[in-house]
This record gives sequence, structure tokens and C-alpha cells, in this order.
Amino acid sequence: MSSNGDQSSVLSKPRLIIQRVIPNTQNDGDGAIVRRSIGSMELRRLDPFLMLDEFVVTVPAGFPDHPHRGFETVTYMLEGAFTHQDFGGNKGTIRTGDVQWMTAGRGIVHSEMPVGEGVNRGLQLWINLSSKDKMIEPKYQDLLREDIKIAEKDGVEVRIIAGECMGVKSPVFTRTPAMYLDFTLKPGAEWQQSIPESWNAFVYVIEGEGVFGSLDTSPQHAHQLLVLGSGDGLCVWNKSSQQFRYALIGGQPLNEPVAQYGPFVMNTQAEIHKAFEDYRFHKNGFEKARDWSSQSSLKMRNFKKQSKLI
Ligand code: FJE
Ligand code: FE
Repeated sequence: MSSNGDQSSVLSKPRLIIQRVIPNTQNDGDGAIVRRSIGSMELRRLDPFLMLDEFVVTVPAGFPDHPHRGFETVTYMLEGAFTHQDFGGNKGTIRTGDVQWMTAGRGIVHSEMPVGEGVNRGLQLWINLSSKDKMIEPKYQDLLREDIKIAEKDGVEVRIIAGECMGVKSPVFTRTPAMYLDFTLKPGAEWQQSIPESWNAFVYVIEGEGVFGSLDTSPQHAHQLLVLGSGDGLCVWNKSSQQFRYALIGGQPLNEPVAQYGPFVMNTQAEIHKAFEDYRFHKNGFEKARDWSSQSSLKMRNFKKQSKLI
């Protein structure tokens, strides 16, 4: 028996897992630990997605002042809290369950640092912007935990960060069309989720274990990224005795050339060169980077001075 509760009918062509990425932990930023799945050697990109990091950071580590151009970053806190500060005076803290959807566009320089003691953990996803959107004005969409709509049916709970599920829509504007759903399935629960056929899609397992695609496959575990093949949706089963949590993320491919150098993602090498120049000479969106340092960077500099580290 299928317990499909979506308004769409039962899937006609369920997607199967075509690649599994089990990311190793690596260091990034200043002492931060990340599990990079998309953006790694194993999975360079998954159009329109450029990077997915599960990050774990404890004070004083973090991601000090750095630039972005040409894409969006989506930060979803799973545990703890992070503060961001940018060169335009924007400042905010995201806590467990909150999301910051940042469209870097032509340029953002910011710091992303943990707030308090203990474990600060989350997912950061990079979504590419189409050539016509790469140089738009930066924009933030902040979603507090209590603003994220939750839908529930037959032992399936979903937090709708972007897109639509069970007839409930997220208010997030996705400039590159995308869906971002955080599912929790009770033991014994199953779900069929429709996904536009032309989109690329993947799953990141957050907690527990579950079966994807076809019932005769073995269960998938936490910290794994599963790339989905073609089809009109995804079937999932929780055959375990614990709750099972995963993020289902999909997006419309841009089918454009990608030129990337770290936090600058453009279409051509010449545009990357230009991004470097603009950043270095504080032009074309990086004007405010002149004489700017985040408070956390200044604090760290003073701390190092006092400790005679520099
Ligand atoms: C970055 C160095 C960095 N993954 N996950 C180089 F530190 C970063 C960077 C991050 C990042 C930030 C958060 Cl909050 C979560 C992350 C990398 O800031 F993007 C480059 N290119
Ligand atoms: Fe950043």
C-alpha cells in the first residue's frame, strides 16, 4: 500500500540513487571542520548547486572575513548558533532551525562565526545564479525557525524551507528555481515526493537511516549525499525503529559554463579575473570593503596582539 498524501498522484517514474558521496571531514575557514559533498573531487558540481558543506564549528574557529560573488549561500542551522556581519552593516544571528538565504549577487564581504560555547552545526548550500543574475544587488531572506512552515501527514513531518510540499508553500523567493525540504519520518512511515522532471536533485541524510528509490535497496545513513537520477519524484521508507531525517534539495539546472575560483563563481575566466580586480580595488559592488573589518576579526587581531602571536 502506498500512503501518498501529496496532492499529486502516485509517481510514474520514481528516481533512483545514481551516486553516493560519503564526505570526509576537512578544515576550512579558520579551524572550522566541514564535510564537503558537492564541491568535492568526487562530485565537483550538481547544476545549479556548487557546494554543500555540513559544518561543525566551536569557538574560536569560524569563517572570518571573505568575499562572495555570482551565487547564493543558504545556511541552515541544525544545532547552536552563528553570527554573520557584512561590509554593509548587516548583522544577525541564526540559531537552531533558522535559515539565512543570502543572494551574494555582485558582491558581499562578510564573516560567519559561531556564537557560544558548544557545538555549532549546520548545512551550507551554494546555489549558482544565471549569467543575468550574477551581478544583481545582494539580498538577504532570513527565516526564523518559527517562520518556517511545517506540514504533517501519516508520520511524515516536513519543514518547507523552499518550494512546496503537502500543499504548503515557502515564502522564500528562489531566483534560481529550487526546492529545499527537511523531512522527518517516524518509524514505519513512507513518503512519495514529486520533483520536477527537468531538475537535478539530491538527498542529504541528517539523522537515522532510510531507504530511497526502491524497497529492495539497502538503507542510507547520516552524513551521506545521494544524487538522484531522472524521474518525477522520490519514494522514501523508514523501516527502522528510530526517526529518520533528511533534506531533499532540487533545482533547475542553468546549463551555463561555470568558471570558479573559491568564492567567486562566474561564467568565464575573464569574469573571474574581473571579480578579483573589483575585490582588490573595491569596485563594482565591493566599494564598502575598503577599510572594513568585521568585529570578530578585529577582536581576534587584538587577542593575537595581546598574546604576542603577531
Ligand atoms: C569559503 C574559505 C571559507 N563552507 N560552511 C573559502 F571558509 C569559506 C566559507 C565556508 C563556509 C561558511 C559557513 Cl557559515 C558554512 C562553509 C565554506 O566561508 F566559502 C571559501 N571559499
Ligand atoms: Fe560566506
